[in-house]
Parts: sequence; C-alpha cells; structure tokens
Amino acid sequence: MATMPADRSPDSTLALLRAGYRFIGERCERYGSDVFTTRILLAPTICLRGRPAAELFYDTDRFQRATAMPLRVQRTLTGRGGVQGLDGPEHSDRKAIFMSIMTPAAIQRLGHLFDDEWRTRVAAWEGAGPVSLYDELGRMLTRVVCAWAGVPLPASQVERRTVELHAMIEAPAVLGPRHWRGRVARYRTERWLADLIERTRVGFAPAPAGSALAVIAEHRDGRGNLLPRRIAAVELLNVLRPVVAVDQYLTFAALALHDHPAWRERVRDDDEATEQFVQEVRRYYPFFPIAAARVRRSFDWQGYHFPRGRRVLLDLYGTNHHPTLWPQPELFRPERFAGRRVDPFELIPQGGGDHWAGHRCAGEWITIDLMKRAVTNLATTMRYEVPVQNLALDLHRMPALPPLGLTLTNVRRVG
Ligand code: HEM
Ligand code: MYR
Repeated sequence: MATMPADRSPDSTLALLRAGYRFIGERCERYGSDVFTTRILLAPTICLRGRPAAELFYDTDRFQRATAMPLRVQRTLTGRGGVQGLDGPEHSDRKAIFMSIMTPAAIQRLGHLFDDEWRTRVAAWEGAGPVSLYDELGRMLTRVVCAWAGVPLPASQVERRTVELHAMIEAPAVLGPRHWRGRVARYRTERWLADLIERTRVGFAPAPAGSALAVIAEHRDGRGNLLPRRIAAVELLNVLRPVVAVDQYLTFAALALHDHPAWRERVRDDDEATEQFVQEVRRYYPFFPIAAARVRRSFDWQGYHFPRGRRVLLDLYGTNHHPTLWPQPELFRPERFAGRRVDPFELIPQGGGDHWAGHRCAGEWITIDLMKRAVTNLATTMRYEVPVQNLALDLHRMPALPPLGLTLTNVRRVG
C-alpha cells in the first residue's frame, strides 16, 4: 500500500480557515497528488479533488454522512438532525420530501414570483440613489421563497428574516462575532418555524397544498410518524435559507456580465447562451467550498488505504477548477459549455452524483432557473451603471462575498 502524501502540520484547521477556497488545491499542487492527508479539528482527515475523487466520494457504500459535518457547521449553516447528516433508507425518505417539491410546475411558480418581484423592484430602483444589488436580492429572495413555500411573512419582518438567513450562511467557516451571530440566528429561526409547523398541524396556519410548509408539516416516515417539529423546522429552513443564498450567485452573475459585456448581448433571447453563461458562473465563482463525509467501511483506492471512520473532504471548488477537467480554469469562458455534456461528477458546485440517491443539492434546478431569470432581467429589462468600487473577490473568505455587494447606479427600466 502506498503512503498518502501528508501535510506535516500538527493541525491545519486554522490554515484551512485562512487559506479558504484554495486550501486543498494548493496542497494538491504542492504534492503533485489529488489525494493527501492532513489533520483538521485535531483528527486525521483525507482531502480529495477531481472527477475520479468525486465519483468515489458519492459512493454511498463507501461513505456515510452521519457524524461527518463539524458541529460548528451544524450549529449555524445546516442545523442538526436534517437531511444532510442522514444515510440509507432514512436519507431516501427525507430526501424524497425535497425532491417532491421540485416539480417543473413548482420551479416555474417560483420563477414567476421572482420575475414579478424583479419588475416591482426595478420600478423602485429607477430614479432612486445607488442600489446595493446583493442586499436587494437578499430581501427579494426572502419574500419570494416565503410566498412560494407557504410561509407567512409580514412586510415588517422581511429585513429581520433576511439578516438571519444571511447570518447562517456567513457563519460556518469564521471565528468570532460573525460565527456567533449565525448560531443565534439559527436558534431564532428554528423557533419561528417550529411554531409555524405546529400551528399548521393543528389547523391554525393552513398551508397551501403542495407548498414546502404543507409537505414538510404533513410528511410521515416509513413508520407513519410525523417529523418531530424541531426537525421539520430544520428541513423547512433547508428550503428557505439556500434559496436566499442564491443571491450570491445572482450577484456573481451580475459581476460576470459587468466583466464580460459581450455576453450581455449574447444572452439576449438566447436560452442556450444564457445556460452556458450560468453554468460558467456556477463553475468559476467560489461558493460552497467543500463537502464532508466519513469512510463507512475500510477500502483501498488508487493504492491508498481509507480506514473506517476517517473524515474525508471533497474539494468542490477545486474540482470545478481542476486543470484536466477545465482547460485554463481561471478564465471565465461560458463557451466551454457549448456542445459539452457535463457528467454528474465534473461540475459540482452543488455536489455530485444523483439527486435522489445521494446528497447532491436538492435545489440545483431552482438555482439554475433563478440564475437564468436574473441574467435575462439584468440584460433585457434594465440599464444601469457600475460605478468604480472594489469588486475583487477574496478567496480567503468562505463564503467569498463581494466586499460591498455590488453597487449599481442610474438604474432605468427598458422594454
Ligand atoms: C445540499 C450547494 C441552493 C437545498 C447541498 C450541497 C451543496 C449545496 C454543496 C451538499 C452536497 C453534498 O453534501 O454532497 C448549494 C449552492 C446553492 C444551493 C451553492 C446556491 C445557492 C439550494 C437551494 C435549495 C437547496 C435553492 C432549495 C431547496 C439543498 C438541500 C440539500 C442541499 C435540501 C441537502 C441534500 C442532501 O443532503 O441530500 N447544496 N445549494 N440548495 N441543498 Fe443546496
Ligand atoms: C445552503 O444554504 O445550504 C447553501 C449555500 C451555503 C454556502 C455556504 C458557504 C460556506 C460554507 C463553509 C462550510 C464548509 C463545510 C464543510
């Protein structure tokens, strides 16, 4: 058995938090290997990147999710007891809830709500001062996802809930106050939604049929039991929070249109070009950095031993920037997707493998649909200027928010 290249540092947790998106990639380049071992959270951890590694990582015979996610991520981003940490039949039962919500008709309904919201907001931006696109998109998506999911949200609560949902997304990989704000936000949001689930179940807050609220509140597992209400709240939050997180991709898409103005013309009335553009935004820009699992039973792979119980991290960002898969990965080139069939392990910003059988993101189609609508809206329904501002992304920060969220000025409606 070969010895895995090893990072010699006694513990690399802080190095990972500091290096951010390039942590695994830099070391792979240093060791000339897409597999290496290091110590994270004081325990030996195997890091992987690339297509073959992604195929391995999504093999549910070899990997499990139970106990894989660090507690600091569960207490902020994902919650505890939700779909992300389940395996086997329990995972299939829970995942089916999410996938049943993702029908083409439901995705279109969400899209129409988003387009309507966009029309209203562009009218408000016209003649107003500078617009912080990221902040606006956060509030827009909070309103839209709550309406779509059947969650009542008075206008006076939009700002507060947007701030809380953002706080959870910004917290998992930072130390200090930003981390603690995420924990508090999760506690408060789970309480809000657990209460709503309860009121829905007893008939005080009837949920529209087929909405995420109705489906999650009424779901019964294989034994006929309802989900405990705290778990139901975690799962409802697993719909609300990530839809709001799409605001980051929409901001990245606007940045990309600004940096590559020729694409503003190309995406007009051209669905294929819009799709290529959106796929390249998902590939190129940093968002969800790493997925985590544990070895379920010992096995050997590519001459290396993977012992039972070992934590394994798959570099999603690094796989999307792998030079063998994506020639000149640091260039933003949507045309690389023209005529290319992308298999389930190559482009993995939202995880790889199969949506139903594995942990691939349940919201991938929604994300792509909202991104296409945003690109079309930016390119066809409005004109605006992007004043001089710091638009550099900081790959050391996870997530790598645009520093001040992209300011637009002089917004005018067209069409
Ligand atoms: C899982 C990314 C949007 C719902 C995941 C995973 C990633 C991811 C990386 C984990 C994959 C793994 O563990 O192997 C993203 C990104 C998004 C996004 C970058 C863009 C903002 C959404 C949306 C929804 C959603 C819009 C709406 C419902 C979920 C759920 C899971 C998940 C429920 C858990 C799936 C499971 O464990 O089986 N997402 N996601 N995500 N995502 Fe997303
Ligand atoms: C969601 O809300 O589920 C989707 C988007 C979240 C993006 C969060 C990015 C930073 C996460 C670092 C976590 C490391 C996991 C091992």
